[in-house]
Amino acid sequence: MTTILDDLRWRGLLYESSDGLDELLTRERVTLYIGFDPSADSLHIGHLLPLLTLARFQRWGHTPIALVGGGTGLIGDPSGKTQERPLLSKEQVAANVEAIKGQLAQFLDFNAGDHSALLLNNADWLKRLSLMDFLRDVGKHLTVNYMLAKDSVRSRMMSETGISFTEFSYMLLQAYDFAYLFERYGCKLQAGGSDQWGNITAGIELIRRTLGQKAYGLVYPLVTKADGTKFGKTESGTIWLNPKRTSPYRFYQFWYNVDDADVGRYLRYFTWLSATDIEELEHMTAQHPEQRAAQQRLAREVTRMVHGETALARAEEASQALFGGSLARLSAGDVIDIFEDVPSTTIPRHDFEGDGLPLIDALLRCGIATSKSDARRTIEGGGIYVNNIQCPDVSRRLTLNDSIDGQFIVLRKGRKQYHLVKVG
Ligand code: 545
Repeated sequence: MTTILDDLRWRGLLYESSDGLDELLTRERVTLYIGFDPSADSLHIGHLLPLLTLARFQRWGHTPIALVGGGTGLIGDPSGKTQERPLLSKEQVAANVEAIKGQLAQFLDFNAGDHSALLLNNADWLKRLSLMDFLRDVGKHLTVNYMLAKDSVRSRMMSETGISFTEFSYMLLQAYDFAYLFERYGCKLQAGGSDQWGNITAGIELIRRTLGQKAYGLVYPLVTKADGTKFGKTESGTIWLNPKRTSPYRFYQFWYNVDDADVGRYLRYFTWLSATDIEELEHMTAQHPEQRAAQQRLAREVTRMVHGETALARAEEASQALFGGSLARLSAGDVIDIFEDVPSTTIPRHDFEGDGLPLIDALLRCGIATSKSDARRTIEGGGIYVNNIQCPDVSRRLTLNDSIDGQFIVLRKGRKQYHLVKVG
């Protein structure tokens, strides 16, 4: 591999790029940027690609700028959207800017000497730009004809609801950003997902017209799934990077459950693993799909990258819980996450006080046993587990000491029939 483009190419991450970009990257180290509008208070796994793109460029010696759109977020990008979006309040945008900044920073190296990363907010210059200056210095250089030809606008011209002047103007703000960063930071390259190509080329055009210079663009494909459903969503919703929104356990599970047909591609997209390692894992998927070696490696790599080593260890431990692993270090929150789909019964707290509740009664009340004698037989046969610990003692009583954070007791019959007792 001679430039980062070769790296991106074998990963399948090069969807479209400006002519001459290969030569540019062979010749020099560049400054590049990707923008993130603060339309939510957390990034989700779809944003790992742009974050990793910046990080990959940095590892190749280039200087990345993560741009948070404190200004553009007040307007709303129509790219890839079939409908006009409601405006977010200024307070909401300001709060989202702060939340997202931290997540962006996590992936970049700010102590890399001459190629240290930068984190900028376009509110710093867009809010200063007067309407007169904007119309004279930006609007004058691109024709409405040119703007109407962009996919983002064209598709909305045909739609019922149309497109407001506000969203129509968005591409000019992004174009202005690129020109601004080109002039102040020598930023010659803007990257993004394929939905951003129209906005990126508008910037390249503005730079050509106003500065007479050449700028470049590069976009990666939007992430797809082999079965045609949307990437990054589960029945329980979006997979967020914020651990308060999506626990590291769920995050880990998402990657672990990726289809065999997608796992090789995702290893290329979302990890730092070498071609040899990935090909080896793909080979294992072909030979022994049931072992899920590639999925496990993917889940490990991405969970470690986003949540760190300790959270990864806990997520792996939690993942073992449904397979009989120890529950000793789990919190009530973990239990809710892991045993969400397991049947449950609420038993009042006072039943566990004093001498506690006979295990036999608990089994009956939960419907795990059909009669007292059935319960006794199953316990004696070693078929009952309390918090995944085998309990062959018919006189066993459950007390609050058995509960996890005073809230749950996990009963199990046989290898995998789980039941969650909620302490009411
Ligand atoms: C703003 C000003 C600029 C340059 C770019 C922008 C943002 C850009 C845009 N990008 C998307 C985005 O999503 C919300 C993220 C935070 C919750 O709208 N106009 O801001 C996505 N982007 C990353 C990729 C993307 C894109 O952040 O480019 O393609 C997703 O993969 O949709 O000067």
